[in-house]
Amino acid sequence: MTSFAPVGAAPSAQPPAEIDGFQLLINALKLNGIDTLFGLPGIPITDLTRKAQAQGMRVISFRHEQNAGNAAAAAGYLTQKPGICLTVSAPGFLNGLSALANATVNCFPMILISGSSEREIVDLQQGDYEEMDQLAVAKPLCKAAYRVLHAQDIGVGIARAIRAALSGRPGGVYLDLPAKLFGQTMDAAAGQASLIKVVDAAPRQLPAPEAVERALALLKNAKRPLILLGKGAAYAQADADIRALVETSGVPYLPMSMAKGLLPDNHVLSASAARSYVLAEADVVLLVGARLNWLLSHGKGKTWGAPQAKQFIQIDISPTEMDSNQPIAAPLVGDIGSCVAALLRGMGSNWPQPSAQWINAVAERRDKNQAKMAETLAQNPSPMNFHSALGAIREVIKANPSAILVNEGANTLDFTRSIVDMYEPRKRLDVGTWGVMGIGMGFAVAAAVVTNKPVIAIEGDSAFGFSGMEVETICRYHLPVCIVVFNNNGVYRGTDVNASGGADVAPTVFVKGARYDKMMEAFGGVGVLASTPAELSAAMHAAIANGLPTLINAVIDETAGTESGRITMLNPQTAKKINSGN
Ligand code: ADP
Ligand code: TZD
Repeated sequence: MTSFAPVGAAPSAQPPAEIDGFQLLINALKLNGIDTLFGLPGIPITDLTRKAQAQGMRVISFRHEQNAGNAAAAAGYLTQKPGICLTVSAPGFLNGLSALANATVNCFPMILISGSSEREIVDLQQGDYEEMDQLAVAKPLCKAAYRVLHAQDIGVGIARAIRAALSGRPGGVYLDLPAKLFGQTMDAAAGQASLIKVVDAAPRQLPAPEAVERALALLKNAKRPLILLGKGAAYAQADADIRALVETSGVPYLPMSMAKGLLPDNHVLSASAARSYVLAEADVVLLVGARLNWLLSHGKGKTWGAPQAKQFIQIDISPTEMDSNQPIAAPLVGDIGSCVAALLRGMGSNWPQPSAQWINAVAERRDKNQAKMAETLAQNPSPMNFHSALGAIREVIKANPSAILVNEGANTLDFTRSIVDMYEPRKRLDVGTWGVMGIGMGFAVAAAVVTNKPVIAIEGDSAFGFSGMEVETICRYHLPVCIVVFNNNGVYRGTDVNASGGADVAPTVFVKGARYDKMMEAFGGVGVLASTPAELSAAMHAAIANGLPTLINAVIDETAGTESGRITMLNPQTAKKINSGN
């Protein structure tokens, strides 16, 4: 009968006669290999966090649920196991919900588990403590949402949540657990028997043979083929086959930001530095785990050259992704691992290589642009600007290729993405599909916790502010996170003026010369003020070597950068000007 003892509990001669909801939940998670919880305690989940920790789970407690949720999402992306975020009811749930929605949009598997108030009171709207119909609120914002009312259904609830998060297109799942559930008890043996160990949570989905043939025929006839790798390709962990696909086909490739490093950015077939050229000129584009959304100008417009000259092959696990923006001539529906393996089998060893003319044209553009960039990076202006700071950071990453880079901001994001090369898969985490600010510290904590690798977070000063209080969390858990705040005194830049001439500063301007490094010192970490690339580089190397929580306040020229970075055309005012030709 000892097999019914709660997992992790001290062995005893007699199994406990009863088991409660808290314990069933912990057992169900452990049974499915989940060993870490990200969250923020309070009624009704405080005891859950305590008991989970007492039974050997890692419980990472945050200062705000949004950051715990972002951590869960990043953990899910990095590990292919759903990241778990635990919150209290109504306000805590809502704080976590934005991260759940963001995870869903990014196709990251996570489960938001929130305690909730009693159904009887909530449904009659009688005014319970933190009353809210959380299930109804969560439903439209995630991939699936479930509620468990009875202890004997906890096993099913967890199994369904895991399957929904991982299978097909991954995403966020909400699990609603009313407070009363945790205290419910049932017979321990029956309770343990009710738990489910999920078998094959993300089943492979093999592409149809005719779909593979169609894709290969199109690729074979291409004159100017291009492979576009997205974060779905990075998530899939089919790294060796994806590299083989690029190298066997000999096709130039372009990584989307989080696919950087899937092949090293200095790979001979990388077309990153010739992005505009290849997007406009390619005649056949093979999308691998990348959507033709706004980040790719919806596959149309000036970026993509003449529309009739373009044909798409798309590998995606979601059949309805096809034709969402442009006609997809050769849809390849299935999991990336299986689809890429099928393409490789079909290609064999004598696959015709793209013309030298195409390869040389891409290389020529790339080399020219890289030379231009090298010149810019070699300059050492005072004050330091984005380029000179990133020139230093680029070398730090090159020397530490397995470090994880977290990146958010506007100019800080755009310049880091294009200047800092990545060398290994899944080492770059950023604002993703929504371009959302606030992922920084949650992602950084998760990256450190689940990989034990050094983490470097390159943060705009505005972006950092969204999750900055988590420097305490980073210090509390002694995480090897080095934060670099690009401090240019405001959102985008620090030079806006109040047009009314009034006393308030402009809406985009912050306190000038703020010392973010002191925030880290307040909690026992290392704070550094860096005004030159050399100081920045030295501080980063030290942080990586000693593994101490570090915040480097990198003083950046406040006139550097542009409004909204590269997406300034999405500002209504600018769009109007562009459209009217002024
Ligand atoms: P990016 O922003 O890097 O261009 P997107 O998030 O737009 O990437 O696209 C990721 C795509 O990858 C989604 O359409 C998703 O359905 C798909 N995807 C995620 N995981 C897999 C997988 N294992 N197999 C196939 N497709 C996947
Ligand atoms: N709020 C949220 C949640 N996401 C957003 N993307 C924004 C607001 C709008 N926004 C951007 O798109 S970038 C950005 C904001 C506020 C910050 C840019 O300033 P920064 O970076 O200091 O972080 P740079 O490098 O100085 O441009």
